[in-house]
Amino acid sequence: MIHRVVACAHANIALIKYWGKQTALGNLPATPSISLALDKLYTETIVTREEKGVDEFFLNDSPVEKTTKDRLLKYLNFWRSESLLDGTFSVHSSNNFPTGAGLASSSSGFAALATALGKFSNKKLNRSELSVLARRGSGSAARSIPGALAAFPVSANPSARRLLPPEKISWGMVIVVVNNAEKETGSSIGMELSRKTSPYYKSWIAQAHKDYQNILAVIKKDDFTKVGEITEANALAMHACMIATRPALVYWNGVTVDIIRSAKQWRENGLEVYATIDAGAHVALLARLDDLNKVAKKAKKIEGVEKAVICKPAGGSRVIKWE
Ligand code: 2P0
Repeated sequence: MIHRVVACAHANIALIKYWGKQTALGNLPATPSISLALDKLYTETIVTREEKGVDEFFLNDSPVEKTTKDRLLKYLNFWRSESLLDGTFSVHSSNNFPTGAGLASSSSGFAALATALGKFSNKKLNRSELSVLARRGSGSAARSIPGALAAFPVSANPSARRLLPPEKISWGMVIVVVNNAEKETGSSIGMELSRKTSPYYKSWIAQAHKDYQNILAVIKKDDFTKVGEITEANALAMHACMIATRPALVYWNGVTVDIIRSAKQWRENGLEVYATIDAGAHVALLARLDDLNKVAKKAKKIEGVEKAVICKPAGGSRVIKWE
């Protein structure tokens, strides 16, 4: 019997965003999404079988707060209710990047956890099944199972699939971390608020479907300019929907706007870089691999920027060891 499993998954940042659910049950997305897994942002999770009769959860060595604990407990109960798992466990997770500030921590967190639990399971789970199970924890986590460039369609029970392996992707991202980014309304609550109250929600969903089809076509042609243009426009359309939500979901701060404006200026001066922003104030800048150093250097000079992390494409989730 397996006693302990260590698994790892990389966070992903979406080029085409997931914002909106068909139904909250099972995290069925209302928008199809495309993402890039990033080598410098990852979660490592150690799951140990315990005889205590209760599950325990730790994040970066501290017990998790109640909301996270309830969510994780529900997640393990789901695995047990599907007869995929039995027994009780302690889960120790560590992120090498800030948690809960719009930096994709739930994508790598639930992907690493699902990968570890999969190793404990009596059932042999393939990558697609694992992606579905990761999605039950957090929608974006489905995409960190295949990693690299992943597509996550809208369907009755979707999983994410890999479009290209990391070595075939000629671009990466600079994650621009801004000072004092506050923890904002979480994605699950935010998406539901947008669905219920944003006058632009329907238009956003329709646009996301178009952007998804269009980006698939230009990825095939390896047309970086078009990939970048669709990526930036898609993120801004999502934020328009968020900002129009009542009460408004304004995830940006002044520095976010400065970075978006700078990217436009750099582009006009010949450095091809495109901005994308999640449910937080930080910005991810998409650029060709050869340009990442230059982009990071420039980004660090913007006032209010804490750091700029150069990220290359990463692979999928994996079990590192077990005993
Ligand atoms: C994305 N986000 O595609 C978008 C962009 C946030 C903005 O996926 O409710 O934390 O757990 O399924 O996965 C964040 O969504 O939400 C997200 P749940 P999740 O990356």
